Amino acid sequence: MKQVILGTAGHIDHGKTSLIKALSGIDTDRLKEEKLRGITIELGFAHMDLPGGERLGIVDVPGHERFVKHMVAGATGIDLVALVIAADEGVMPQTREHMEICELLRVKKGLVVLTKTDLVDDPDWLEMVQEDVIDFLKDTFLEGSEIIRVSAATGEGLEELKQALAKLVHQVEPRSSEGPFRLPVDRVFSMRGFGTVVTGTSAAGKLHIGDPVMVYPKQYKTKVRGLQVHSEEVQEIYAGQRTAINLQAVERAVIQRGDVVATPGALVPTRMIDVRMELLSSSPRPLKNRAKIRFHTGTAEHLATAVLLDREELVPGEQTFAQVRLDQPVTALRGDRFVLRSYSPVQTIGGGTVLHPLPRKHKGHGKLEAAVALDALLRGDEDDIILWHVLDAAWFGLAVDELQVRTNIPGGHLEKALQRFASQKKVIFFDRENQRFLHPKVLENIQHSVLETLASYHQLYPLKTGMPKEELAAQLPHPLEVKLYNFVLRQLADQDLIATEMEWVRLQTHKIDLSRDEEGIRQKIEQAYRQSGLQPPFFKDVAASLSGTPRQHQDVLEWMVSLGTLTKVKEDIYFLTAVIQELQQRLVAFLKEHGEMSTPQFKDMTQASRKYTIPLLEYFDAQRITIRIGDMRRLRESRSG
Ligand SMILES: Nc1nc2c(ncn2[C@@H]2O[C@H](COP(=O)(O)OP(=O)(O)OP(=O)(O)O)[C@@H](O)[C@H]2O)c(=O)[nH]1
Ligand SMILES: [Mg+2]
Repeated sequence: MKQVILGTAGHIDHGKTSLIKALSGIDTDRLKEEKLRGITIELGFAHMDLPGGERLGIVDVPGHERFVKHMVAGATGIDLVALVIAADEGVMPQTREHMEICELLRVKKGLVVLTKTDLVDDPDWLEMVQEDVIDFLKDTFLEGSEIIRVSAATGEGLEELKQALAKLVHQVEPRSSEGPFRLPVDRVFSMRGFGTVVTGTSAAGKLHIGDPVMVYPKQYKTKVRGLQVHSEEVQEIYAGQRTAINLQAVERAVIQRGDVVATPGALVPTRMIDVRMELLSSSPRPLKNRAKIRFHTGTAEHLATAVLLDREELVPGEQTFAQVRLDQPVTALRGDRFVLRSYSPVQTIGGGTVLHPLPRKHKGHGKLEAAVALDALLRGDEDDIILWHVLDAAWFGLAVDELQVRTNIPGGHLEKALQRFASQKKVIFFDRENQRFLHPKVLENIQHSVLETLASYHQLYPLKTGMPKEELAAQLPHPLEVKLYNFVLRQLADQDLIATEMEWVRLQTHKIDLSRDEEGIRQKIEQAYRQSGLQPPFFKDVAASLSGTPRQHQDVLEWMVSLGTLTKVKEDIYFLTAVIQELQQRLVAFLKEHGEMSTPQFKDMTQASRKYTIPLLEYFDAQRITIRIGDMRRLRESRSG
């Protein structure tokens, strides 16, 4: 059955609550204080069946100017509005303000109820008021809507109103129940034997009894214990229904109006939102950059600062891009409408659309750039918006769920689009297991950084064969996730632009050319180690006899090690690799014949002092040639066979 929500709107005392009671039989003013003062304070809820059989959910709002914030919360999620205007008073301040709020929230359809007609005897007066109202509706979404004359006191016009509502209900487009569930909470109470119940109009998705949900922005995880639509128990609810959700094991005190109940992971609390913002032409003064404002989204109201991105002030009647910086975390999705009210005096001054719920902070020159970039989000189609966010994620890359939170496009659509983009190379998947991807421009940019970093490293250390992988990663302008880093290195290696070995990386073009001086140093070093065989000098002693600078000595030494000419056995102790290899052969032969070897036996074999034999034995252990058992060495298992 189609479910449509009607909201009231209009000036205080114009007869909204009486009208709803006359229509539905339900008195929505439940509070003692409301009865006492004869005004509505809190939102009221009712429902009625229309002549066509459809059920209409009703949200009755207060008209008092002090409770406009409740009205904004109530108007969130309504499909139709009944703008109630008392025939004896005509258009009044909150008639205007409520209309502006409905326009800002993009309520699409509705009608006008000219009520209390029994109080007007003069037909000319009635005509005049009606003319006024027609004038007032010009250029609004209610222009040309039906204006129905009603008296809640006598019942006159009620049937006509019901027929008109039934007609309108058919024109309401059903909401999509695709994607994650989301419901801005407008009421919380606890019921004996049930626990905590929240109510609201579900904005999107479906929800079933037993489903896990999360209460945002505090992120309490809980479960759906029971569901009601218009006081009837149901198993499942859909987008656009007036719903009461009984939550499992949550204290009433931890939830409040403004919170959002949603599918876990569907939202991310944020203190910054990039928006398209408009200032009403009725706003008394321009909105200054960094002005304090009241930001209403869903059923929440928060203090915030409006950072204008491309101007110092927003003139009434104009629009701009802005970053809303909130005093408290909220949740919002792309496309959500919001209302702005001035800090003091409190008054509705504007509103707009959420473009990016998780932006970075825009400052300085970045503000203008951000405004230009946001224009693409405002005008782009779904494909543009997806690719925009993939690019915006830059070196972090994205996964589908993160993209869903940013774009408010259901996961199924996203997955299809991403497959198409992947085959067109418009997105690059770098982590298949976690389905993470990035923009090809970003990949190019990372590759460029890697090549540049390597080039400057080679210039700085011309004799080093390559750059340690970790050092390369650390010197990139932004940190990279390990999987992405390895992906980039693999790609560059596949393109023959770099060569990688276990722990280091170099440009494919990097060759080591020794200068004449360095070649002289190299020869001297090699000679020194060749002559000394198994009893080499400390390198510092070799270096003392060399020409050139200590830095050159060290570079040439490291280069010889990386080439494999020399082998480092311990700090400052190097051997000619050929000497070590010859010794290793003798050692292995001995162990094969005798099974084990003691340290003195090794000393005999090498004819060297303990200064060398102990490091050498430890070196062969570390190389997994030998294994130490007590004071003896044996061949490692894998080698003995
Ligand atoms: N004679 C007459 N009185 C009406 C009619 N409708 C409402 N009233 C009276 O007008 C007063 C205000 O009516 P409400 O329905 O409370 O007005 P409201 O718009 O809900 O007021 P708020 O919610 O406080 O903004 C009450 O005393 C009603 O009895 C009507 O059609 N005819
Ligand atoms: Mg009322």
